[in-house]
Amino acid sequence: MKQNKETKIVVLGAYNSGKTTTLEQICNNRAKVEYNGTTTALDYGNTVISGEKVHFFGTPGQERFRFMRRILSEGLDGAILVVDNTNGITNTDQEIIERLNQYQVPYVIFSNKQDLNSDELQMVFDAPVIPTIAHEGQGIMEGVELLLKIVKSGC
Ligand SMILES: Nc1nc2c(ncn2[C@@H]2O[C@H](COP(=O)(O)OP(=O)(O)O)[C@@H](O)[C@H]2O)c(=O)[nH]1
Ligand SMILES: [Mg+2]
Repeated sequence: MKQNKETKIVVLGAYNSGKTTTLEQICNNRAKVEYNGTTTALDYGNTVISGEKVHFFGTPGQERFRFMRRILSEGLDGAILVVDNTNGITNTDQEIIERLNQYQVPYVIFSNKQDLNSDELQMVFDAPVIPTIAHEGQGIMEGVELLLKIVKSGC
């Protein structure tokens, strides 16, 4: 049982699957950087869920595997794999799943863009699949709460 600890969650998935949109829905407190007078929101944010602080890290574009290796080495508690349901599971998603299994990271799969395609994901997973419509916030917090429950139960 994990207690009195801030939780680190990473949001993974293929380009354009809805990672940033998902993060925006979850986090009321996102990091911003100022560069040449332009303010940009980073794919990082945190929020408090059931009195506990939870940090969410997105994966910027092509950097995802290097980024993933680094955060895995620094320790993370769980992951959300955002899949674009109009594409189904891509090779990228497959590689991410293998990596998560290898490192025994608890994760849930967001089967996103249900408004465009509500077919069930055709694959066998060890992880729960949550149908989401990220830009409408549908399914997002339910999925996050389920992940946190899995993280805390340690299974
Ligand atoms: N129709 C639809 N569009 C979505 C959904 N979630 C995200 N999008 C759109 O998909 C595009 C890519 O989303 P984004 O969050 O930037 O993807 P990322 O590359 O994984 O960070 C954006 O235009 C979003 O508005 C969804 O559930 N349904
Ligand atoms: Mg993004």
